[in-house]
Amino acid sequence: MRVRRVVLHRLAMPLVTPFRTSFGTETSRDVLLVEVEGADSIGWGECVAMSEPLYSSEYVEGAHAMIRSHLLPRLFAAGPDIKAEDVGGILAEVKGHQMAKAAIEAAILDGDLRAAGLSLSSSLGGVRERVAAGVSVGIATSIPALVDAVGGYLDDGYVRIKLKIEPGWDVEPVAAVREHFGPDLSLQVDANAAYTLADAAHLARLDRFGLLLIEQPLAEHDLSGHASLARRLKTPICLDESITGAAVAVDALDRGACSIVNIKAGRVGGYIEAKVIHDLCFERAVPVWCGGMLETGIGRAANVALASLPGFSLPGDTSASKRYFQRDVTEPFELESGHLAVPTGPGIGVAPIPEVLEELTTSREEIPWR
Ligand code: OSB
Ligand code: MG
Repeated sequence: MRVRRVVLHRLAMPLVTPFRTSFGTETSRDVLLVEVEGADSIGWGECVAMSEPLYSSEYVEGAHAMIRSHLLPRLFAAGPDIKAEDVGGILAEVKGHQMAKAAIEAAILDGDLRAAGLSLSSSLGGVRERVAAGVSVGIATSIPALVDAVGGYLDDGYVRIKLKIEPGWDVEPVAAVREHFGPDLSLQVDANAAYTLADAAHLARLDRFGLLLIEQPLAEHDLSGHASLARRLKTPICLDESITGAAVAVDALDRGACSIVNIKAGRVGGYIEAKVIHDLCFERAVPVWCGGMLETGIGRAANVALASLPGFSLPGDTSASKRYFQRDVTEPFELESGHLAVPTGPGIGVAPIPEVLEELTTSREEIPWR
């Protein structure tokens, strides 16, 4: 697209319920939306960085500064006619900062596709009109409270439950949920890197619950530890934090560090890299699923499009808007018998509702193309 101006929007969006993981508790999302204004279209991208650098090294204030001071100037230097496929190459000399890069690429991709009248799902090679929705359930204050929360989500229609775990909140809550809801419940757990290889025997106690997978039990950079752990567990290992790009995905699979991959576009630098990872996993018959980062409707729309690709054979953390927010910034995504509809309009198919955007906005920075 021929870019004229970039607007960086910051929004404050309280979560309907605090979300506790092994790395911290989120009560409100500090959202950064990138709006790219072109001659023929406008594109939107969401930066998925959290307010603090606890999931990964990125955080929203840092991503905002990164976009303003290091990424946009490189795009400006490359000229106003920018295609989404070129963004990765232009920004490659900047090390890391995948979430910041992904937000810009997503906005330009959306703008390109809107100008072309093509949906993101069809441009990525999507094959589904709706995607199965799972839900990620935070660490609760008690086991009865957890069972209650899970029951509520099952009543909503979610087809898969993911329990957040950490040392001291693992075997007992998993046992209680399995016991209460029975063997047919699709159940998985996510440790967000809270364990070490010394916990292998303890984690093997989860094997008897027939979990779909255990997500990121060990540290981000510990591929060899995950490979050792995989040999000691029956439960398949899925990596999230570790998979920061296609090269790491290949390495992790070659080394037996995981047998399932969680794909999050923000973590890997964008939807184009996410598709590369999908394709290489599909080729190897490795199941993938779409992770989430508590996105607004902007990021959610793009995730749902990604999850419509053929290799996404497991339900994603692609939950309905109301699981997160009382009011989403776009038209809300709603559950229809456990699924979300894949948007069919041009680009991501949704946009912020102007009045809602204004109400949620905490700051707005206009950056003319120069
Ligand atoms: O590890 O998958 C994760 C949320 C924020 C950061 C990391 C993770 C998560 C989730 C929730 O599990 C996914 C979602 O519902 O968006
Ligand atoms: Mg995870």
